[in-house]
Amino acid sequence: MVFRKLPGVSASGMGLRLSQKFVFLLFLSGLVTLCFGALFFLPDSVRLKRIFLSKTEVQPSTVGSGSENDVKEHLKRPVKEQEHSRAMVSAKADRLKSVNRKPAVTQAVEATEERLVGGKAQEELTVSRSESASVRSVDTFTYNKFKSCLIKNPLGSDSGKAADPKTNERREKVKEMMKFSWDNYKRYAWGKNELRPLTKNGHIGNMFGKGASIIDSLDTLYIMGLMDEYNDAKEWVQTSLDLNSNGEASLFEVNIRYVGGLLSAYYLTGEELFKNKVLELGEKLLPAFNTPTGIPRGVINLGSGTSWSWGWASAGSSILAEFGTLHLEFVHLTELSNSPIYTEKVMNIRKLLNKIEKPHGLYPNFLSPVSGNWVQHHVSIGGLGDSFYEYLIKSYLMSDKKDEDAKKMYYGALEAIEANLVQKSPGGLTYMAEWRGGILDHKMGHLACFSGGMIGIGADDGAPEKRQHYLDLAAEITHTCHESYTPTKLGPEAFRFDGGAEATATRLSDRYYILRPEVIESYMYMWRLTHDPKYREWGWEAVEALEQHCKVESGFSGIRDVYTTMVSHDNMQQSFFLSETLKYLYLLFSDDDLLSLEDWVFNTEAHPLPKCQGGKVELLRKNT
Ligand code: DMJ
Repeated sequence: MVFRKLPGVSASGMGLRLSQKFVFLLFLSGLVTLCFGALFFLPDSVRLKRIFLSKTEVQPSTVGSGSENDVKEHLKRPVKEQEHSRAMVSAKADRLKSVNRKPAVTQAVEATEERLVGGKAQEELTVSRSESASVRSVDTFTYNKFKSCLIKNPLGSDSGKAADPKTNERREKVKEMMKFSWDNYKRYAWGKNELRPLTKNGHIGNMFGKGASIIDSLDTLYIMGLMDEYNDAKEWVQTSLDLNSNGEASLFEVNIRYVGGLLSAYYLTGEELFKNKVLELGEKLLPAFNTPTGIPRGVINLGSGTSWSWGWASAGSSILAEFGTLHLEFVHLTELSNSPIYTEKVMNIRKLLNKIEKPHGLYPNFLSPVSGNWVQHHVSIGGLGDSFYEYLIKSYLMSDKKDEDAKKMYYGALEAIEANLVQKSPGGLTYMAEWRGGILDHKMGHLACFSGGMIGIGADDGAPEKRQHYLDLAAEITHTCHESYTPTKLGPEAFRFDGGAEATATRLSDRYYILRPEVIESYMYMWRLTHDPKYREWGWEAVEALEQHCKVESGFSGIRDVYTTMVSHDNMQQSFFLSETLKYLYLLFSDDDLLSLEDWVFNTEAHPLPKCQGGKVELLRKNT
């Protein structure tokens, strides 16, 4: 049989010409693209959309940073779009959010929560978020929801006034010290960072534009009921806090003092002003994370967004205590902004620290933000390392004990510290030495004295057989730090345990005291944990010493040598004196329900941050 060629039809295939085939294919691929694109415009609940898009639109988080533009784009994205990436940022990030605050939580709620935080991943999460309007509203923070989640009134009953008159008198004394410090700051240094009480002027320093003492004092004034002073501070934030100032600012200092101070002020008062300011500020800190590893650099210009490493840090490295002291505040920035980016940034830091090899399980103080490797092997629980460890246990506690990674890292680090750094002096004092590539330096800094309180608050969640041991260790360290407070009853910047020294500064250059809080901070925690009256007595000794040696005509000042009662003042009233030293003293002489440890953790500048995180509470409410 002979086939005749039909006109316009080729002898091959379907009988189409090559050009016709091309046009047909083009049309077909256009149609497919159109249909796929249309999926994006379908409502979330359409099944087809879930099948096709649930996994592909998520950008998994990686160790690394992304460009500045990525950051801006991310912040611009509406919350609904960000839900997917929030879910991927993960189980871990979601675990940080608080649940189970009130006893009435049912099994069913726990099961729902399990689904949110568990490893069932993206698809299931997408289904549960899209199918239930009530679940979708979970992430929205409202102040009232937050308040209703607190177990205790933040100010306690009767503003935390202690029952016995002697303690109450002591508390009043501390309040008077705060008023005196504040009034002099206001009179001579208003709007500057700190007061110079001898020369009666202000000090700027390189932390931030201005007003550090104001932001650092907001919560202290508020809990002490110094309302006129608090209102002046609030008005300054309203009218004069300038977040666009060009100039060097420490990411760490801005975070612990300004972000921490504004967050606490917001959570305590519910004033939207503080929330708006802190969110504006949080956004300005993000460019510091634009490094190859996502480990932020130490210094940032808030006006231009450029960032760089401290000139003194070896080989352009970042400092453990700086990039490791962002977690608490950044989780709250996510909570209030509903943007996952802040939590992503700090989870990325944690991920890197988890992955990297650690000498003897220890975390050295310097890390390269470029290579992600340790730069040298110096380990310290004092300066350069300190608050990194503090933020591990506090992240766990702040998450209402859901952040298992933080817990694991904290107890792992503590084990390594005990094995390598904790020492007993010939005189029987327990201390934490410093470690330089395996060689011990038998010195402890005043800064390291916060660790008594830290080990104390973490004692209860350690392995059952270790709990009493941790509480004993906390008490021993606090005792050692108290021993260093002599003969002025104030302590030196660093003290040693070699050459016959027992908690004594052997170098002239270590003898100064700059109104630091760490020893008093440990007294406060140990008091709350044990109610051993000695901690209140030790705190009172410090009050008397501050009055005797540090009080001058126009404020409080640090001193140059704690070993002589003929004191020489350094002319500086540090902002942490108002934020930490006086707050911890006030809490020491108050009832435990003033800023109860059941509800609050204190950031490293003593700004209280709540364990309650509103969105999840709403989930609980809707399901019970
Ligand atoms: C404070 O700014 C903070 O406590 C920080 O963690 C360490 N140094 C000072 C107080 O000494």
